[in-house]
Amino acid sequence: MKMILAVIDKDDTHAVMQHLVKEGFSITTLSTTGGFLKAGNTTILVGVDDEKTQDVIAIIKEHSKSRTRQIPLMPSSEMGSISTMPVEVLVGGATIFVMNVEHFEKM
Ligand code: 2BA
Repeated sequence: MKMILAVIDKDDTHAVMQHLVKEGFSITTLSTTGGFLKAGNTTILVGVDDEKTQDVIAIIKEHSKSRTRQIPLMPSSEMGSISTMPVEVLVGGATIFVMNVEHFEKM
């Protein structure tokens, strides 16, 4: 068994969840925050049999889009004042981790 952990853009959450559930996968979603942008994203947890791993990854990939986000950079100027300069960062589609599950049990 594998545990798939996928960090996706929160704008893709509804579509990814809808398609995973439609295909019969059990999922848990967490509201998370990216360390770099400090913006909200979504982490999806899916426990699956090994042979279903690629099916889950394919659904996540299909419904996660790449996007650019503007972030303000705040360099100090020679005069000591601070000016804001937006910088574009490419985010996603999805960041996916696949982990082996040693034990799975429902009580
Ligand atoms: P954030 O940490 O907010 O990162 C958002 C985007 O900013 C990243 O998109 C990447 O394009 C850029 N970025 C991140 N750290 C950077 C750095 N030190 N220098 C320059 N640019 C940087 P993605 O790579 O698509 O990541 C989207 C979100 O997925 C991340 O949000 C984070 O929440 C998660 N993530 C990505 N890689 C991860 C990892 N190795 N471990 C845990 N979470 C990860």
